[in-house]
Amino acid sequence: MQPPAEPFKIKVVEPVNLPSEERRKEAIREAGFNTFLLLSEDVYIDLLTDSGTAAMSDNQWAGMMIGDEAYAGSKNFYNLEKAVLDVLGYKYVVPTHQGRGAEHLMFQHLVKPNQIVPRNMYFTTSKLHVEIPGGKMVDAIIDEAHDPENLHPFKGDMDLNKMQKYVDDYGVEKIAFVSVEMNVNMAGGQPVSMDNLRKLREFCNDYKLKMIYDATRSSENAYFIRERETGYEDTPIIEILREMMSYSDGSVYSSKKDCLVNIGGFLATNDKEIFEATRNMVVIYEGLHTYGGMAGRDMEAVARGLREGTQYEYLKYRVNQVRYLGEMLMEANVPIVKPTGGHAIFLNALKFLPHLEREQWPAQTLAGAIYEDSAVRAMERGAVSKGRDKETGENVFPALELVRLTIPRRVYTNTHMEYTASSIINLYEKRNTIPGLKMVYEPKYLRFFQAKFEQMPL
Ligand code: PM9
Repeated sequence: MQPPAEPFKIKVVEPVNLPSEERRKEAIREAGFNTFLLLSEDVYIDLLTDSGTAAMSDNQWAGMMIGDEAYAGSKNFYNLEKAVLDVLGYKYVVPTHQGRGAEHLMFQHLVKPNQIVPRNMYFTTSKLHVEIPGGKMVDAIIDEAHDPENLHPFKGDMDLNKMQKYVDDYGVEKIAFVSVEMNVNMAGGQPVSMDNLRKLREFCNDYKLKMIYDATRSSENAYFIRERETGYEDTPIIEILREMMSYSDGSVYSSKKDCLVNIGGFLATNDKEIFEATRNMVVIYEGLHTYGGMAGRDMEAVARGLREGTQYEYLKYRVNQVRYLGEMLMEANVPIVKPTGGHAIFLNALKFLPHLEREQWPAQTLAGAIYEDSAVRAMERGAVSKGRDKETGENVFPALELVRLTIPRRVYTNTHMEYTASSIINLYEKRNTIPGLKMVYEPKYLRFFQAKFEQMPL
């Protein structure tokens, strides 16, 4: 495919440095083969995450200058509230410092000990915030999502048969709520269809279950609905978003992704009871309910970014830049999750490094090897991220053992994508020479952020 043309021009640039081969070798060892522990100045192209890494627009920067830093009643909060109502259709908003702040409030309010939360796969921070109040996240995504080769257009869909089984096996009172993630991150950035959301709403109505979204990447999900679902070909993104949200009882949202900002989050709902409970909790953990841990200027940037991030031409370029990288890799037969998702390309580490055992952490190994080859920073999304079973304490080895090449929004050029592809293709050709790792330090919570590894003999 042709590289997608950018619907913007560049006004400010930031120099980046390509460290020498010797420094790269040293840096990844100093970081214990954990790309989270690399210094950013040792990274040439940073594809660790799309979270908080976007380039803001001139309109957003202008908004930062009208930050109202009043402790209470900042006008930027009301601009945010209005943007959430216009774009997502929720009238109540509780601001938080970032997405996990919103998860903390929402899940602590909704989850009681020994309850389960079915979800389309899992996300690391979301799973932990269900576990902290004593709950357990259980998987209800369609089987196709666990198969990297399957080309299902909506691999983020929930499986209603699995949902029925959870109701039958546990009883409805044991289900705290139903959690639905948009553009499922751990499945490869795979969207949920409108049809599935509609059917799930009917199911939840039958059992009087609340349906709460992780709407973090909902604008990118809406783009896929427009691209792939019959009847939405000409529907404005904002209308698709409002219909999606209309089936929910509320959402948690990390603004650091589709809102094109560097920090921020919120939860939003039309349910007065959820709103009142979480608005009261926000003052304990985040800050007053009209700033929730964000500066006024940051709320203004979120408000403007939420609207900007729904522009069709922007989303088309965004999704196609990810696709461009994916197609270059597929042409060279590099194993990736298909179809390509919204925010990242996911390498299938089990197929890339078939000579390694699961206990040698193939995805962690591959992320380290990519850095050493080219100073491109990627992220492990496999067994290290999944962690241990809450009850048995054993490592869990998920079907997907992936390395995520996450594309920050509006930051890198298509030439950067070409550089990345050529490094990975080069590495794929010499994949048999890559030794595995052993974990030598494991923190208790969210171990992928801080764990350390050493190389094992080949
Ligand atoms: N996602 C990501 O890189 C950032 C940190 S975790 C490695 O993908 C979802 C679907 C997310 C997410 C963060 C959060 C938490 C919630 N849900 O990072 O706290 O992808 O703003 O959001 C990351 P915050």
